[in-house]
Amino acid sequence: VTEPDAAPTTPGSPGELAAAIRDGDRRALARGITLVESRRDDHRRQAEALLDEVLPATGGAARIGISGPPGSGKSTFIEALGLEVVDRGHHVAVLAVDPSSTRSGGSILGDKTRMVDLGREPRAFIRPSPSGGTLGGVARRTREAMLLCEAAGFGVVLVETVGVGQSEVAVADLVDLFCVLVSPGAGDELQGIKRGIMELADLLVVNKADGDLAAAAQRAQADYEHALHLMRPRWQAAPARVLTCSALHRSGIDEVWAAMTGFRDAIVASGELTEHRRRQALAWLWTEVQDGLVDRLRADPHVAGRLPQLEADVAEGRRSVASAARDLLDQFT
Ligand SMILES: Nc1nc2c(ncn2[C@@H]2O[C@H](COP(=O)(O)OP(=O)(O)OP(=O)(O)O)[C@@H](O)[C@H]2O)c(=O)[nH]1
Ligand SMILES: [Mg+2]
Repeated sequence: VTEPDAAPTTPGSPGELAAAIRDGDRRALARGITLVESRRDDHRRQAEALLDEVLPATGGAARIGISGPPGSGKSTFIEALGLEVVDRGHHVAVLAVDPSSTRSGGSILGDKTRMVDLGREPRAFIRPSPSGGTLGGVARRTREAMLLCEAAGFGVVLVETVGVGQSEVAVADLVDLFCVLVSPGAGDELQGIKRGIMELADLLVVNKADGDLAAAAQRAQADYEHALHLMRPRWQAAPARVLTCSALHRSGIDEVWAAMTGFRDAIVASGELTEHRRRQALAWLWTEVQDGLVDRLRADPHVAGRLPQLEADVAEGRRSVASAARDLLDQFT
């Protein structure tokens, strides 16, 4: 794969755009991502053609999800990790899944400006997520952006999400390795992260292990290790681990990266990564089919005609949900 650079081109067709992206043209990559983010019907078709074109060049990246409660230091950590990865000669892309439209600042990587050092790196690419839309829509845009980044030669893709709600699950479904970042807190810290999210974690990183918080970070590490011990392992070849670091002082980040690469090597060797990616691809297929079916169903004139009455009947309790749903589906088929 070629190295990304900033060679300017103005490709027109999806094929030309794909070629430019595979050449590592940054502007083409940005345009490709804008295309996959668009909800316009003609853009969707172009995006699909583009994705088909780049597909052979995808799949090579280490896909890493990073989540954690607000304020745990995700942005600071991603910058530190990104710099570590870049230092080792890799190209890193940073993407985000942010379904909430209400966040102040508009988007999760809107604080991109704070990743000043990483933003300056020619080997790094930071793409803020357009906020808003359904979680499914946002996850799809991110997944497709990830594929384009891979085609452009980024060997590491970091996907950030806020540590609230369902977005962690969506990100865990996109990536190879799911990393949860926490900060050492009082004794109630373990409650700060939901059990369901703990279960998704391949790597738990206790951040802010510096200054006054260093001792608390050690205790939190032990607590999390204990908690993880009680959970079902996600992978045969790689048990979940708990590490500490200071993103602010950029210490312990090399160990985190070593754990990430060690984890990946193990699941590549065991064949689990291949199996995992196959399952993800099939899950995505069915997600898209489901979403597409619902869209087509709603757009169908027979369905659209029946919908107001059926919805009213269900809402008022005049009709059971089951028979109303069947009625709608029968309009369609
Ligand atoms: N002491 C210490 N503070 C840190 C560390 N990492 C981040 N912080 C501080 O914690 C605060 C939150 O950091 P962010 O990186 O913005 O955290 P975030 O998880 O991205 O926050 P949201 O985007 O709001 O969810 C900032 O004041 C950081 O300076 C660390 O390693 N040590
Ligand atoms: Mg942040």
